Amino acid sequence: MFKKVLVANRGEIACRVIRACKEMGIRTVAIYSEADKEALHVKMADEAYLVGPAPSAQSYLNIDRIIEVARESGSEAIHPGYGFLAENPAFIERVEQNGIVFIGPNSEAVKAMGLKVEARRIMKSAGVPIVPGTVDPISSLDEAKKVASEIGYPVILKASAGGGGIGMQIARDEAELEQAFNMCQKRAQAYFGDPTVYIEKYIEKPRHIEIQVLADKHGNVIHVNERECSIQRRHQKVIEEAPSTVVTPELRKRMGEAAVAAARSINYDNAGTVEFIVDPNLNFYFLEMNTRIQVEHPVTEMTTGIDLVKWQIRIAYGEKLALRQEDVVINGHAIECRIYAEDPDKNFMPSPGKITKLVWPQGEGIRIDAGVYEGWSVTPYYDPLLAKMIAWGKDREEARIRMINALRSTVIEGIKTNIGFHIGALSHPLFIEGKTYTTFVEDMKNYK
Ligand code: MV4
Repeated sequence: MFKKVLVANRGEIACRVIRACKEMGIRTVAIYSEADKEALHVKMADEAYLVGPAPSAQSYLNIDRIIEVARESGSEAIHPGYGFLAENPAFIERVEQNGIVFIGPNSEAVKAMGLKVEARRIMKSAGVPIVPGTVDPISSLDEAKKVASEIGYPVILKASAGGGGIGMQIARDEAELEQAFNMCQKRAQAYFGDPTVYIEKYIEKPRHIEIQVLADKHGNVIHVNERECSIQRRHQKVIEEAPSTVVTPELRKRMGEAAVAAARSINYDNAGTVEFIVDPNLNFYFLEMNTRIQVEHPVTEMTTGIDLVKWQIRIAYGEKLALRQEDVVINGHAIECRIYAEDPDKNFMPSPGKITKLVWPQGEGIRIDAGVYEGWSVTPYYDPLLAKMIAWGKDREEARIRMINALRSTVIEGIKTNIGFHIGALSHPLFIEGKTYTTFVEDMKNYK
């Protein structure tokens, strides 16, 4: 096994990866920016290196410096976490050119899934269902009109270089299409430097359900069930759970097989996630593939007993997947709440500051993946995710009650958080009934 791994990230995910390494007897190397000198991941790692000033572009995205630290420290592999450089094919290539192992997929697979219209074409050829629409970029308004009238309104325009919801535009009729097309193209250029857009049929009241996959470098691919991630605000997930209340064993098998086919079609290796959009009639369609470990991976771990981060490391080292599909068994239910430093009274804007008091909950089935500690100051430079609280129960109701109790007994002072939102959401009849659509946050406000 690797003797030393560099963790090219910060916050809770860096801490999570360091924990996996420690459990495997691997020495850990942290990197940090000037704003993160006292951060938890720096304290947890065996060694830590300054990589640059606070802005990510000069620190956590500073490829030259990160490679230099890996070489200087004698790290044999780099775990990128999520975000930052995790899905950057140029970074993966640089890592490999320096004789270092990237703990993640091969760069070709990442490249293939980075352009969303290209990903749709690949999935269509692989027999994975995609939302009706184009597998070629749309280059003019006339073409957009033609395609939209063929698939029927409403339609959604998306940036090919985008993903995660940024720049998307809905058009409910031909009159709305012109503005939507221009806006989408403009945003695609502004945000991603690539004006390429494509069109899909707009699915009303969808759920976002994703399948976790694990693939080794020897051709073995399995899926590790679904996560329901429909509860989001501004395209940012806030509550996730596994299993989904609407996925039957038969649907799980079909979605799982589609996800495995998706991974196989691009020679995927390591942990990955195939995102599907699921309509109210439970038709499912490929949306995107995330070629990284995801924030919400703990709900899969808690319901299967499979440590996904340890498998990432073993797979990168070249080990064969010792798990067969029939070894993946669901045990109980898990719910994750993302605890953000956000001010609910200011439209959930980030709320940095010093954490003057911090008491995490305890109890059967409760897991906290935190990136902060009492006395530390949350800075405005990075994602405001403080921690993830995960509750496991023998069934959904037990997990829900445990989560509400855990949220209620958490003490965070000095900064504002979204804990109150979570308590409201988990206590809401729509959540209790499992009516978790992507419109949940709105539905909750409009209830009765
Ligand atoms: C969609 C959709 C409806 N139909 N695609 C948002 C996140 C990204 N991964 C995919 N997203 C969506 N894709 C089709 N064909 C609805 C969403 C969606 C959404 C879209 C616009 C504004 C807010 C949204 C909130 C949740 C989901």
